[in-house]
Amino acid sequence: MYDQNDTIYALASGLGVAGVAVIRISGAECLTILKKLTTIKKPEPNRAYYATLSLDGTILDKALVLYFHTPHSFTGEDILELQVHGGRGVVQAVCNALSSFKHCRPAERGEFSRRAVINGKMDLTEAEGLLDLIHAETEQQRRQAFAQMDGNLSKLYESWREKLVHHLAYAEAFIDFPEEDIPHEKEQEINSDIQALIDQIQAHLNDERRGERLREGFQIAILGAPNVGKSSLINALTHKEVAIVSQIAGTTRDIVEAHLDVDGFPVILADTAGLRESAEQIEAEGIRRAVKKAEQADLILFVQDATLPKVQKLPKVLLEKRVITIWNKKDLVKRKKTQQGHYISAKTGAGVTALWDEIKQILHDFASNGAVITRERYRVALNECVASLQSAMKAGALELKTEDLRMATRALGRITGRIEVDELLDVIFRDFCIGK
Ligand SMILES: Nc1nc2c(ncn2[C@@H]2O[C@H](COP(=O)(O)OP(=O)(O)OP(=O)(O)O)[C@@H](O)[C@H]2O)c(=O)[nH]1
Ligand SMILES: [Mg+2]
Repeated sequence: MYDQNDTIYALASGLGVAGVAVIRISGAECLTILKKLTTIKKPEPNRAYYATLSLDGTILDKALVLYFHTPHSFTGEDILELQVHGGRGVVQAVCNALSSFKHCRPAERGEFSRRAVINGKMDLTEAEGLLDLIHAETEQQRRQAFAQMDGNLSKLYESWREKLVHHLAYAEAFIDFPEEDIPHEKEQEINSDIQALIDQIQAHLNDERRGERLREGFQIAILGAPNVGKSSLINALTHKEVAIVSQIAGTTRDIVEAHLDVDGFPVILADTAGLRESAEQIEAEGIRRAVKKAEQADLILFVQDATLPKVQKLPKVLLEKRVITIWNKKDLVKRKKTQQGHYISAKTGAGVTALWDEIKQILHDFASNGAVITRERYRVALNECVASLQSAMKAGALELKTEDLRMATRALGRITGRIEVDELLDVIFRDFCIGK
């Protein structure tokens, strides 16, 4: 394990040729480093200095230098930011110079954020929001990540946890002083609070995985019998030759995916092998994958051939899914629109815009303004919390109820990374006169 007392440094901007590169240094050695590399002796925090960086008589670069004084920095430690010229040679020279200082080493992955969490600058959900923000590729992903980094989940989970800590502290106090009975109204108040919390968390959990979907991409699978025009449709929807189109039934075997940014939503559109009974081994494997893909999808575009009298049925496992039925090859049929769904021609492009409009509507309905669960980790902990709260509702003895409340509190604490022991004591001493 690496030493947490070390001063760490890293290139904070991207690697490669650029106008400016930012090298960030965090830890107790910052001032020593600054004094050695520049002529600045007493830096004023949060001020930009233009300085020549040199070590042992060798000039490294001219840089913009910023100093942040502990605890008012990203990590909570002293921080130096060197904005140097963005060439590899410059960055290398400055990093080499930094490595020559005692107790100073390159940072590990995520170590700056880790220190920020340890020093209470942000909690785990905010750190994860920051990570998502760095990886956000579309506008909606950016919004969600920013809100999380800004503390929307943190505030929600902390408000729940604080409520539990409060009741827990109260219950513990009565266990410690068994000669006093917990007042009946107080017990009722605790129970109704717990029930309200169960309802709130369950409503929060019941979100169709919106947050996770937005992080990972909204999955749309194109499904249907062979030759109905699925590959033609993916090409029409993306305006690209993504998949091979041919009049031979069974052309597509593997899944062909296209990644799109649709109104700021990340969308993964998948073309699949045509579904049919009599398929040889390789095609049969393709069909198995097609159905699996559709099972995982958030939306299925079920394509039918409008020229054929026979209507295809969706496989049973997919009956619960969100489906848009599409009647393709409408350029070949004269008869009036009778079936529910979209009549389109993947070949001429007729009806494709209207189809996109419906898909976009679904995406926008799916987007949520509130705080949403963005990681499986939160979902697991929230489910554990609900289970413990439900158990607390049923518990007869105060000791058992207390234990359940403790478990529930811990489950929430695991999400944000906050542990309750000290706080519990704080609440006890603040809200109760134990020494009476
Ligand atoms: N006239 C007309 N022909 C179409 C249309 N869409 C697709 N086709 C034709 O139908 C044939 C099959 O199209 P594909 O897109 O390869 O069909 P598929 O559903 O991907 O077929 P498999 O991959 O075999 O499952 C090709 O000859 C296409 O040119 C359409 O809207 N109108
Ligand atoms: Mg195909």
